[in-house]
Amino acid sequence: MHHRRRGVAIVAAGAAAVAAVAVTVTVASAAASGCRVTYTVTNSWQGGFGANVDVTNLGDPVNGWTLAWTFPAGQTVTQAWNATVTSSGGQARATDVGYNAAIATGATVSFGFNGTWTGSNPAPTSFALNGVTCTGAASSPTSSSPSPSPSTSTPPPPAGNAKQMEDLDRGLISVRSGSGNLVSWRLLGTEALSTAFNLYRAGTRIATVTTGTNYLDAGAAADASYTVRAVVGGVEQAASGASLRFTGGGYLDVPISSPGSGYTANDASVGDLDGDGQYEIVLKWDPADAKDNSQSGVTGVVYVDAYRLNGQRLWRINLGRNIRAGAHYTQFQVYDYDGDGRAEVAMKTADATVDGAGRVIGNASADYRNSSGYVLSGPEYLTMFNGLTGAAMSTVDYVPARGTVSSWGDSYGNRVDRFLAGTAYLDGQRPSLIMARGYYTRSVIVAWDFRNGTLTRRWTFDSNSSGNSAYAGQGNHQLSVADVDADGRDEIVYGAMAVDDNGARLWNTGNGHGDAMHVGDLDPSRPGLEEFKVDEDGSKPSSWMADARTGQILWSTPANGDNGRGVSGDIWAGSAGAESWSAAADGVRSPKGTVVSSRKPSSTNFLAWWDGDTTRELLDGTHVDKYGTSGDTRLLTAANVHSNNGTKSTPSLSGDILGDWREEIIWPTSDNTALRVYSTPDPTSTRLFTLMHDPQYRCAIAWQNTAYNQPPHPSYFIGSGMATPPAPVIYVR
Ligand SMILES: [Ca+2]
Ligand SMILES: [Ca+2]
Ligand SMILES: [Ca+2]
Ligand SMILES: [Ca+2]
Repeated sequence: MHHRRRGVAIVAAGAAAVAAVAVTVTVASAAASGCRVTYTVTNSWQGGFGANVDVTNLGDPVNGWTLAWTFPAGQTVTQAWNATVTSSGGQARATDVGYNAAIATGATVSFGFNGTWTGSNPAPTSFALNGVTCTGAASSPTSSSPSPSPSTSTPPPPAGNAKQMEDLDRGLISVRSGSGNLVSWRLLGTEALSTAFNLYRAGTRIATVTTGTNYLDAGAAADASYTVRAVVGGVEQAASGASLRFTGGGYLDVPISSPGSGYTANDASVGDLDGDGQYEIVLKWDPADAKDNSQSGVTGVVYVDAYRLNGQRLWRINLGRNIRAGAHYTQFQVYDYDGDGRAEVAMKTADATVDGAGRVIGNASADYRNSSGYVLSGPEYLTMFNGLTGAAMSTVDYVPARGTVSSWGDSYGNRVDRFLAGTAYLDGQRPSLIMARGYYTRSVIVAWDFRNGTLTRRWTFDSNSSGNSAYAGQGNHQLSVADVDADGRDEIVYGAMAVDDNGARLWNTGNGHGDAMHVGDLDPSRPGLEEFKVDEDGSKPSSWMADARTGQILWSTPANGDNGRGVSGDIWAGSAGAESWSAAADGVRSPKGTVVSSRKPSSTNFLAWWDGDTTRELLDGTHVDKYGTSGDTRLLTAANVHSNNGTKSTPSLSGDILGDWREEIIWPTSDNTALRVYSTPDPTSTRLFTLMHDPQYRCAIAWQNTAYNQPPHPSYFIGSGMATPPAPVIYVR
């Protein structure tokens, strides 16, 4: 027998990390014979594993089949689907379940199972179909396999300090603007800021654009089609793909399919799941009975879908009965963690989660819900999913384990299940996954790398660790990721505290928990980044601004109860730098803390760069407004859409997703049959690199869906009187 081993992950015996295993072992031979078997370990956890088996019939048609094999280490099958599987003493037999009894010549049937192992979990090396040993065929066994092969090699980053970013296409869009079209596109972070662009309508050049990366094609037909070509050194480069027409005029509908009645499209994220340079959308669905952690009751199942912009659904993950529905449970991250040019999707999973390829993680029949609907027992996992197929590639035990429920602050299951997530460049070049638990009391932040098909733990910050006790109870309902000390590696700003890129404590204001925070260059007149945050503790300042490098408080507003809302951003050209305001403090403040306008904006929620100037607009509910000292001006009222997350009134996602640097806003339609993407109809003479090539901004898009969503901020100041933006130091995959 010739055995081809693909992607065999070596299991390192870490202190608590149980290794993720995504092993595909293909049994094949050049000799033509009756059958071929592809055996894939789809996930692995402490003492257990899941596997998928594809059986291809290379001989005469069969009607009724049994597949037999030997487990080299005596593994035991505990549960199977699409076959009846028995095992004893390492000898295993799978038989068809009727509907899949017939296998035509050349056809493949698949079944799966969960099993247990001790010591090691080597794959079987030989299978027999109806008593005939499967010796495979000369054809590639993986090319005909419906199961995805996990990416098994992670390319190293180039020398230097450039950060890995997405190899995005031009993002060319056409949005109806009056009686013409606003055509806009991305300036990539790898291009010169001075790049000229030739714009074509139906193959005819209509403009050369050197300011902005947009053009108002006055009087053009709504269905006009455009392409754009960069001009470099006087030489026209290749044409972009055809413009994506916003067929709704100001919006583009991405059709979505509800998993069931009562479901509401909730938060979304974007990533290039298939590696073609265009974003796909990953969407979380909430059942009608989703609950805040403080509320008891059984909830429906949470689903996570992936869609191309044309509405093609790539996959659906069913998180299963052991993941509760609510804003604090499922924080999903979409990012290309292994640098293969395609984004993965990571989230917390449990027994009975079904991946996008239909495979069960852990025990399909386990039910850990208590009589109040809480899930306070049973294993908890972290899974990295293939973004293109939704298949689980690596599953590990979630860190930290819940331990004693009451040790997190209450015994009924509220504070133990407070999760946050993010993505950060901890090594200076490549992204790591951040998964966190707890902020009211104990706070644990864990960094994971996904390389060579396997999740491995980089570091763990735990407020219970020696010297960290003051860091308990400092976290917010969200986090931010930024290189606050300008050493090229990201820190995690966790509410009132920050953790260094290596997992060590960095600083702590001691001001405690809060509901909103902003980290960016809020005061361009002083070096580095700042944080603006509001506090819940009525004995603490209601709001404050701090140096994000040191945590030094620059100014604060007096204690005034629970300050639930606060925003900082340059919304008004009448005062330099960001304006900061909040629910429980008076007025609008300058970066120095001085009240510069007594009139607060009509909302204290989200921000979006929407019109043609560089000050930012107010985003709240389903509308966009421009701040004015005597009143706000409505710029957009979105049609037949809903905002998300109850009183938080946030969009599914807002960020620079298409076109030029202005920010798109995605809301679900009122009937949840589409995600409606809005983009500005206003031209601008300002040219900026696509914000998605700014690493801090891109990471912010990844964490935006976390718990109480907050708007993204780039690493540099965008606003009135801004300096020429720096070119990002990046490489693309
Ligand atoms: Ca894509
Ligand atoms: Ca990837
Ligand atoms: Ca840093
Ligand atoms: Ca944009």
